[in-house]
Amino acid sequence: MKLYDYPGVPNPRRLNIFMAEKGIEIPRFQIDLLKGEQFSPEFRAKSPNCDVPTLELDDGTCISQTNAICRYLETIHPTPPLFGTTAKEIGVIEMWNQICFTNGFQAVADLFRNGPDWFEGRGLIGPHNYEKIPALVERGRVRILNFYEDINHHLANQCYFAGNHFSAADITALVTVDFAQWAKVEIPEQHKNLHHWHALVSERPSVLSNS
Ligand SMILES: N[C@@H](CCC(=O)N[C@@H](CS)C(=O)NCC(=O)O)C(=O)O
Repeated sequence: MKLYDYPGVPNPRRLNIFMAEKGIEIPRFQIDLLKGEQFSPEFRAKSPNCDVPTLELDDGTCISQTNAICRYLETIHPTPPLFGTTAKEIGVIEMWNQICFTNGFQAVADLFRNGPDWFEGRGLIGPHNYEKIPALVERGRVRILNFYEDINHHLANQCYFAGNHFSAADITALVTVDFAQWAKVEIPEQHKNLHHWHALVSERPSVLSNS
């Protein structure tokens, strides 16, 4: 297998933490996003959405989209499980993973990509160009703060997003919080449960080695 990657950016970081939790090593090939290599015909043939991470299997099949790659790796390396083992765990983890991605990660991406400084004509990632919408910056900030309030409440009675075990949902949430810090949105002081969870997951070796 080969992994198409780019250091330090959020979605590849989600996958790299996931792989480190499982002890999976895959040779990495860097796609330089700053040089626009994601749009080259060669890479586009592997990753139709022109994004990283993208995994290429030994038979040439390519899988992009972080969650899809993680699900593939979970199937071939089930231990330790990060998407649950019982039907209930699998459902609850996927629910929180999607809530964290939709309400948290995408809100940060809106704030980050629609601001004045970068991404001219690239308000969304993918093969097509879209103009930025400046109003999404403020809406993104409000959505992040609402997300923080909601997950602070959720974490009142449990260590991790889906109960007592670290899971893929915690990885999505952690990368979201750290991405929001880049975008200068901090966890409000009063959200003690969220601060406690963030400190706990930030100490994991998989996270320290991908910080
Ligand atoms: N939905 C995709 C999003 C992947 C994504 O946003 N990747 C970014 C790096 S974090 C990227 O490749 N950006 C390319 C660009 O900005 O053109 C996933 O879940 O993997």
